[in-house]
Order: sequence, then C-alpha cells, then structure tokens
Amino acid sequence: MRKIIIAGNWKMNKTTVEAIELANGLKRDLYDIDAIGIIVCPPFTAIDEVAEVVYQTNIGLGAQNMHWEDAGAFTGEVSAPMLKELGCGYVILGHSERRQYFHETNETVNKKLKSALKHGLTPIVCVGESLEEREAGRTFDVIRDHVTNSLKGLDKEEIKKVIIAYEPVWAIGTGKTATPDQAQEVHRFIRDLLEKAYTREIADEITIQYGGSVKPGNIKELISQKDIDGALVGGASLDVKSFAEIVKGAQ
Ligand code: G2H
Repeated sequence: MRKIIIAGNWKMNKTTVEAIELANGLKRDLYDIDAIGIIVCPPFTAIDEVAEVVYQTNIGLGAQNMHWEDAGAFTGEVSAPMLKELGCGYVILGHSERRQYFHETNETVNKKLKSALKHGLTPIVCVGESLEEREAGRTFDVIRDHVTNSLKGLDKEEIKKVIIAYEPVWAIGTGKTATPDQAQEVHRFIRDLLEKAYTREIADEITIQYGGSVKPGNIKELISQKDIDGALVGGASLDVKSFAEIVKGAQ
C-alpha cells in the first residue's frame, strides 16, 4: 500500500512571522493524523524557524528548489547540504514555475535530483503539460519526456525514494482542476512508464501526487482515483483551515 502524502508548496509567500503562525496552526490541527504523510515547503527564509515548529512532529519539512552543486560561486542559490542542515527531508524539483520562469530543464532537474538523493533528501519531482501542449494532443509525449529525462539514470533503489507530482500547468493557480478522470489517466500513464523502465512492483510503490488547484472541495474525488496518491497544494496550503481540511479529506 502506497502512503498518501499531502505537501504544501507555499511558493513565494509568508514572511518568517507568518510562516511560524501557519506552521503552529497546522501542528495544532493535524497532530493526530498518522495515516497520511504531511509536508510543508516554506520559502528558504522561513525554513529554519518552521523547522523548529515542526521538529519531532508528524509534519515533514521541504524546500522548493535547490542547486545541484554542494557549494561554490552560484550567487543566490542554496544546496542540498544546506537544506539538510536546517532539517529538511524533502525538496520540490522541476516545478512548472521553475521550468517556465527560471528556465529549468529536464537536464538541470536531473542533476538536482541526483544531488538530493546523494544527500538523503526525498525529491518531489514535478511533471506536467501546458494548455497549448494538451490542446495539441501532446500531453503524453510531454509527460514521457519529463518522466524519462528528469528521472534519468536512477537505479532501482534510488527511484523508490522519489515522489512524482503530476501538475498540469493549465490547472495551476487558475482555479481549473483536471477532472479526476483526466488526472487518473496521466497518473496511470506515469506508472506504466515506471513499470517499463523498472518493474511492476517498483512502479506500484512510487507515490504520484496530483497538483493544480487542489482544494478541500475536490480532494476526496481526486484521492479516490486508483493511481493518485496525494497532492501538492499551492494556494490552499497557505491557510491553516483549508490545508488541514485537505489533509483530513485525503484520509
Ligand atoms: C501547483 C500547485 C502547487 P495551486 O503549482 O504546486 O499550486 O494549488 O495553487 O494550483
């Protein structure tokens, strides 16, 4: 049985003070949830303080990006060892906003992925097609390209440590959600790609989250799909009540 994991991607939101308040609220409202994995991914500036709040609780801590080198002349970047030292267990890689606005490619995502694994961070690797690509009938080609090339070169033990997030770009922050059937179809496709590259058993073990306008009102239907194993939540993770409702709704 795959564990359901709900992760909050706070994006470029929350000052440190606001982040502490949100984390404290989640800790209070979600302390008794153990069947579901809960992760929060604050901005870099608030990771240290949020780490203190969630230390030794059922809430895991992640970052939203990292560089692939451990250290060096890369102004403005942070590395896996830095994140580990702050208490991060997870890192989001290849989010569509990074791909779209910061020119991330499958190649850079792959380098980051290998560094994350080397340093014991669990990567949440995002894949997903744009509206243009979907309308041109290229959804499965794009997903195949993202999955194959972003996850390239991992052995059987390494791939099992990866979380994949399917995020159709047209559903991100737009209020449009892929229908549960549309999402399930792509999740199944991703699992089949993993089966071809590895084995059925391995494919069945990997958590594939859905992301894109997940809300308290649509989580149950999404999670009821066979191959949807959780959610990567943006906007609705910025408020204690809505994120707690999503987590509880996924039970
Ligand atoms: C997709 C998602 C979180 P939102 O980016 O990664 O954001 O839930 O706001 O669509």
